[in-house]
Parts: sequence; structure tokens; C-alpha cells
Amino acid sequence: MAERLEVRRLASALGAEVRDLDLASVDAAGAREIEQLLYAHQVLFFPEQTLSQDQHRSLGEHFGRIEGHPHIENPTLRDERILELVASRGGVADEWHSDLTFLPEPALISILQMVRCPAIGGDTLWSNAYLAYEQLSAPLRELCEGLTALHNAEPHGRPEVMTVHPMVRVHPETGRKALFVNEHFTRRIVELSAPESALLLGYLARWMASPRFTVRYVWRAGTVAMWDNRCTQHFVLNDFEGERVIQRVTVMGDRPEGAAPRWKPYVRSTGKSDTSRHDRMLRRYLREQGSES
Ligand SMILES: O=C(O)CCC(=O)C(=O)O
Ligand SMILES: [Fe+2]
Repeated sequence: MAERLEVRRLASALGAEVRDLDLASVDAAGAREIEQLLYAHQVLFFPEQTLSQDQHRSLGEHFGRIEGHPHIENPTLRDERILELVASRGGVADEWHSDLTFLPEPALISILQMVRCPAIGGDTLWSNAYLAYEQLSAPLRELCEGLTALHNAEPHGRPEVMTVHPMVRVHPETGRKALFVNEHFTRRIVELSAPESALLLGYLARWMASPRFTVRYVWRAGTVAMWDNRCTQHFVLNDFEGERVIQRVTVMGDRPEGAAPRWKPYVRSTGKSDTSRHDRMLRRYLREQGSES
């Protein structure tokens, strides 16, 4: 398959457009080749596909177990194994994130089809989380590697759905390290005080969004994008008029691996002081895990 494919890189950081490939007829061997391209480019774009829902799901099944969204209900689509986001009904993901990081096993790969596309605007940006990690200074890399962070589903009104992940994860296929905290779902660095955590998370969110780590894609209806959530983040530009509808198949089945935390969780011991409210969420998580000292 590889010789037939036209693969055009779109930015120096990440992203490639793949033509001359019918995603509806990809077999297991073709899927392995797509995987290799995905590891090389982190996000792939396949213009002029227009997959049916069955074809979309079948494509996803070549890469692992597919699951619907745990919290978001589709506005129009019946099939719960596909996530549908309709902009006029609030479905715009306009904060940097990788998918479902509030789960212990977040999304592995997302496969999105642009169904209805505004004439202008509504581009999506992706950022390369390997580069964001690798280009930190050595002391900050070392600090981040020793830390873990609490993620929750507050953007879906479900803050009690929480988990903790290493801040730097090792990609199981490429062996590369990637920064794994995001603006949308990451609430608190477990081993830092609340104000220290806010400072560092704020810095890392800005850093992750540095233009030189990103690619920006202009959609057309019928284009399919596939991204690796283990080493990228994405963001939709909410600058459009008119309707924008996407459908996403989400491949699950991977637990982020990274170094063990080098320090204990930071929670104040007093229960009622003014500042301890900042530790409430972390306390609750630790209590639920039975690991509060
Ligand atoms: O609408 C898009 O371009 C991306 C939406 C999104 O964040 C997702 O489907 O994971
Ligand atoms: Fe997303």
C-alpha cells in the first residue's frame, strides 16, 4: 500500500495529508501501515472519504476496541458508539485537550469525520506533545517527570469523574516521552500546592499551544482525520458562522505509562482553613483511592 500513497507533510511539527487511499476498504494489513504513518506524523488527514457510519466504525475496529462517549449524548445520531458534535448545540471543543483523559484508560486514537463544515472558520489545530516535552529545559523536564496530575470531567459537568496520570507519558510504540497535561481536563498537579500547580499548569498549557508545535487544518466535508491521543493535543477554532457537525469513532485500550511520582501528594492537614478548600478535590480523590496518609 505504501508505494501507492501520496503522503504530504503539512507542518514541520506534525501532520500529514494522505491521498489515494479508500478508508472504506482498508484491511488489517492496510491498518498496520496507517498505524506506522500515524506514529511518524501523529495526525493524518484523508480528504474525500465520506464514510458511512458502518464504514467509520469498521475502520476504528482495525485499531482496537471502540467506545462511545461516557457523558455526551448525540444530538441527532442514534449510534452510541459514534460521538457526534453539533456546534449549534454546544459541540465545540475549543480548549486544548487530548480525548477522555479523565478516564484511567483515555482514548488511544480518535477518528473524526467532518460531516458539515462551515464555509469559513472552524479549523482544528493539533499540537505535538513529544516536542513540547523535548523542548522544555532539562530541569523542567526532570521536574515534570517526577509529577502526576489529577484530571476530571468538569467540562461535562461531571467533576467527580477523576483520575491521576503521569505528567510525562512514554508512548508504548515509539518509546518517546510526551507531555500529558491539558488545559481542558487537567485540574491539579498532585505533588504541588494548589497555587504552584496552577502556575505550572498555566505555563505548560501556553507552552503546549506554542505555534511552532502545531498544525492547523482547514476542513472540507467528507475529510477524515485520525490522531494519536498519546502524543498530541487538539483545539477547535470557534470562529465560524453556520453549522459545523463532526462524528468521531474513538479507539480505547491504553493506560498511560510513566515514571512513578517522586514525592507524596500535597494536601494541607487542616480541614477548615481558607486555603484548604483548594485541596478538596485532591483529598476526595485520595480518600476514594484509600491512599491518604
Ligand atoms: O471538532 C473537531 O474538530 C474536534 C472535536 C474534538 O475535540 C474531538 O472530536 O475530539
Ligand atoms: Fe477532542
